[in-house]
Amino acid sequence: MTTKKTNLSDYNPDIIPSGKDLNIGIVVSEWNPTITNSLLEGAYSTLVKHGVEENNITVEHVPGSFELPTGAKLLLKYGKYDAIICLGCVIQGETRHFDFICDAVANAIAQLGVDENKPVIFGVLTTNDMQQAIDRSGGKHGNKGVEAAVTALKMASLKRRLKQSEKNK
Ligand code: DLZ
Repeated sequence: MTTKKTNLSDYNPDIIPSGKDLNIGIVVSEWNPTITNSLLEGAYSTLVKHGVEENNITVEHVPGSFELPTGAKLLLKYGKYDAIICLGCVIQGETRHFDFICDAVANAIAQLGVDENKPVIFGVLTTNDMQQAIDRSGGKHGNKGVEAAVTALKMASLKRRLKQSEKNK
């Protein structure tokens, strides 16, 4: 759980790499849509603010957070992306569904990025209740979508830089 002091939208814009010429895919879960739409708004506007052209941002929806890794994998298979951002919101219920979904999605997203040598970003809120989700999707604790977009820009830039220095050797 994010600590109370952390604001997910706080970052230093001066040290964020430019998103010019980057292609970014965003996969969004349809569960808890008011929350995931706010995450999408935060991620999308942050990418554009840092130079990603709107034509170079692809947004695809999947039924639930459980489908985010497969959605991301399909985007990587059929498109050319520098990074994929996965956005979802899983809210604790009365069954163990929460634990299964959170564990499966977190592990699969991490594994996909490692396997594909591509940044695949975990922009998924996992909260005890709806209020915590509201607070972290543009509320008092910022917006996890903004944090996910900043992470995508940093990781895509890291890959570009390392690739370029390899070429220059
Ligand atoms: C089934 C389910 C439940 C109970 N809760 C959530 C949730 O809080 N957030 C979310 O993104 N998805 C949820 N889902 C749907 C699963 O992610 C998935 O879409 C279904 O189990 C079908 O595979």
